[in-house]
Amino acid sequence: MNQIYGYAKQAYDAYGVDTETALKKLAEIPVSVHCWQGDDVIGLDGGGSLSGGIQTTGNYPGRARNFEELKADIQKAFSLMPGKKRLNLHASYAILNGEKVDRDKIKPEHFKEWVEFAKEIGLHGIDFNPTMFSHKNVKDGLSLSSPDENIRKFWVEHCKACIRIAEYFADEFHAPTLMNIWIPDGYKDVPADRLSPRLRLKKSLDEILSIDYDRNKVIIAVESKVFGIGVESYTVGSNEFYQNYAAKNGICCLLDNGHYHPLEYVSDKIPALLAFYDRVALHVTRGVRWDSDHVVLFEDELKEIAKEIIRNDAADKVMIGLDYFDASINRLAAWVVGQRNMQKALLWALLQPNGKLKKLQDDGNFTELMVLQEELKTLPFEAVWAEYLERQNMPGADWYETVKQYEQTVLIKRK
Ligand code: RNT
Ligand code: ZN
Repeated sequence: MNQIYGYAKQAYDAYGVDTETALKKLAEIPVSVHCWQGDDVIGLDGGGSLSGGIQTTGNYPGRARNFEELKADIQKAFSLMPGKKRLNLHASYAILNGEKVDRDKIKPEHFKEWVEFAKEIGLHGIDFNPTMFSHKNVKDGLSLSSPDENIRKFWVEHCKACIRIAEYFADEFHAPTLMNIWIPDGYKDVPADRLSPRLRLKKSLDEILSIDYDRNKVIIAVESKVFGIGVESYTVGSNEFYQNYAAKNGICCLLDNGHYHPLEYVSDKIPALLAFYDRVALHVTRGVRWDSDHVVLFEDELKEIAKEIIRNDAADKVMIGLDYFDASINRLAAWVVGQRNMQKALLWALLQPNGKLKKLQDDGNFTELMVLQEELKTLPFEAVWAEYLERQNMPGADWYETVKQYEQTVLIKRK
């Protein structure tokens, strides 16, 4: 045990917090790391350029252009991320090896190489997402809510195929897989009919859920949104729509903290949903003025999200996933910064005397509550974080050196 950690341990102990327990718990909380930071959400199935109202901006050299490059980047970036990791894949990352297979026909075998890779690098599971953007069958910006029956059916079939693939991942890793449904559907300008698209989406979801699948293996979630670029006036899959759908059909809600009005907080929504749901899924991101998916920083709202998970004893109920994509900086650095910050925030939350704080609130002792919360902010957190990294066999603050070297030897050559 290094000296600085010993001192930090005492400092936290004075507030009734055991740093050893915190370190042990942190190492057990899985974080699902998205594959799409590595290639600017382009995918491997040749679906087409990024669409659906999301955008990756920037032109930093080194984007992964194929499966091999993406795997190499993931391996390198993940080697700098502490803690338990899962891989979050999109259907557009199917490995087709030249076969002509459209998204309604993809099968577990198209993800076999991903499973092998994930096992090889010691990941704890794979989560999955149907890809209903960047494809010719998103007609007039609509997928599952399309008035064109052929289009709507195509995407229903795609989602059903994705459930089978998610089941395969669950079997391979002996742990449940999250399958998250997000669609870009909406209108740029004032619609004439706000109900019918939602009824069509409802029908599509009913059809998808009608297949026989093991609900212990596949956790299906629906991800709502406020608006997208070019889809500013109306979003079919809104928050109210999905929350009601999920509640009535026993599925899960996924909260992406870039998908609400700027003064709505996901940290506050987590406990609201925990009152009703067994599970809540997250896309942790950082929106700057809009759903810009900037790299996750170690900021107040991130800490608040982590606190809601930890102090409600919900680490096994809240499925933490990351969702950001920045192409204007080194992509591996972006990946690592965001994942490390998620881990830091969880550690921060684990180092709060949560029982004590709750009691002060219940006793109406708001002065002491404020005093204590402020004192906690300046405890020697860094020393505990450094100790965690050491125990995880991870480089400390100098991790970026590894990325810089990789940039020089590998990324810069991708032209
Ligand atoms: C889009 C959603 C969605 C995507 C990823 C790629 O606004 O957040 O989750 O970012 O699935
Ligand atoms: Zn998201």
